[in-house]
Amino acid sequence: MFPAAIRQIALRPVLRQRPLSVSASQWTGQDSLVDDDPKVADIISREKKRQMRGLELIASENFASRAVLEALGSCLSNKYSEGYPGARYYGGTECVDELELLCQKRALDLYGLDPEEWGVNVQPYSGSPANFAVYTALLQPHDRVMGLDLPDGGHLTHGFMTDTKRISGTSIYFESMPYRLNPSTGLIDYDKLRENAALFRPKMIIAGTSAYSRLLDYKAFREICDQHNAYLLADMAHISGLVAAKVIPGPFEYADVVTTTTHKTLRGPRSGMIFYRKGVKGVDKKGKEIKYDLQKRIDFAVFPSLQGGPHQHQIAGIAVALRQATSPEFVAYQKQVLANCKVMANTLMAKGYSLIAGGTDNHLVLLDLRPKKIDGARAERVCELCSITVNKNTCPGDKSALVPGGLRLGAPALTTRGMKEKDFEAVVGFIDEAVQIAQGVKAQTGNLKEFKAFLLADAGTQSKIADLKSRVEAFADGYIMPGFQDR
Ligand code: DSN
Repeated sequence: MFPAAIRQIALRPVLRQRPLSVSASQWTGQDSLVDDDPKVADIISREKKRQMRGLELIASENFASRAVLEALGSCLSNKYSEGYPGARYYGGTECVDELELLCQKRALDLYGLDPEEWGVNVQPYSGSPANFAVYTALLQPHDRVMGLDLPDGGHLTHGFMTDTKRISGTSIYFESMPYRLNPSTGLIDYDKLRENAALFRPKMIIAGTSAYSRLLDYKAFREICDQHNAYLLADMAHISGLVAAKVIPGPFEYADVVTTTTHKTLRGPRSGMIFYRKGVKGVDKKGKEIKYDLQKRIDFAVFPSLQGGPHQHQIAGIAVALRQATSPEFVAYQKQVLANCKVMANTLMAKGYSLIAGGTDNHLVLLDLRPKKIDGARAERVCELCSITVNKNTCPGDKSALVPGGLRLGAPALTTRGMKEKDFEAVVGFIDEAVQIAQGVKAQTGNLKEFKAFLLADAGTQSKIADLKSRVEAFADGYIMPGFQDR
């Protein structure tokens, strides 16, 4: 917070030296969004209402603070600054140079990283570009990578391909072999990974997840990488807020490179970061120091290889979020995320639901609806009509991502709204009601298209949905909405 006197100066409008000369027909760009473009303003206003009146359970989403949103909507969006602080290809970068250096410093400080040993690139536009920049920096085309398979909770960018098609660019430009969960435990099968790595000899293993509710054994990943002289890339996008608050273990002790998005548990703007080791890596046989060469390669991959001008408004938003993440309130928030998620898991199981991996150690649960004879697509649609936002998700063994067996449920966004354990018990009650509606409709319909049409046409179902929706919205209305000044 600024002291009052400084605050006044900071908020004082820029003084005009002479009157503006504006002809009646001149475009000034001074109209508000609602005056300038009522159509877009209306869409944003409706989205704002949707976010406020519903229950947001998408595990990768969160509600950024007003300060982060202000940074995102600032004049920094106007500025080009290709290059890095002190070495740009554009003039006028003195402010954004300072900003980017501040952001880098805050990123290293937040994760307790010594700037002699770690560096960070804060320019990736988001998580997927961050991952692709790491591959571009450290791999040659057709080098081999291993990542957790998408249907088992991995991310597209970790090398996803189907039996017949290479889907992710990572599998198009590199050779990818997945590792998977042990189907009987729902946990990552490290033994199988070790066995397959011995055959595949990867150049890089990716330790990261998108829908996995347990902690990763980074030490095991490191050991397997060391057997093959492979890089260990940890993609901590989902858990970076939990790691920052030190409520779960982070990857920095073991990884060579760590990527993250900044808008999930970290609660910043949509963006990405890449942390890389630097300094001394070890000594060779003659006792001579070997240094990491990651910084140059990663910075070069981000710009100029893959990206153009960094989005300095995003970098400002990251910097704001990183400062917020050092506060005791942020640590308390992350502890509450874990507590709420545990309650969500336990309440679901008490109601007879199955969870992949049998529970949770982090911010999400993966609900396996297959034993309930319903699928994630149908359950997601009913939830959506009742103002509960979730995403359908594959469970191990699923073949279709469009009609998968599960739902992914995350605690970060509702915890940001101030919900506690008791509230999550109520939230699970609402989800259970929605699933029951879906089960009832499924029993009376055929394919997914018929199911969706029936939901909108059948009067009895409509009234059940309307009733649940109104109770959900009344419930959600009782909680704060960070980031929004008006409700
Ligand atoms: N698509 C994000 C998620 O929902 O997990 C990851 O990038």
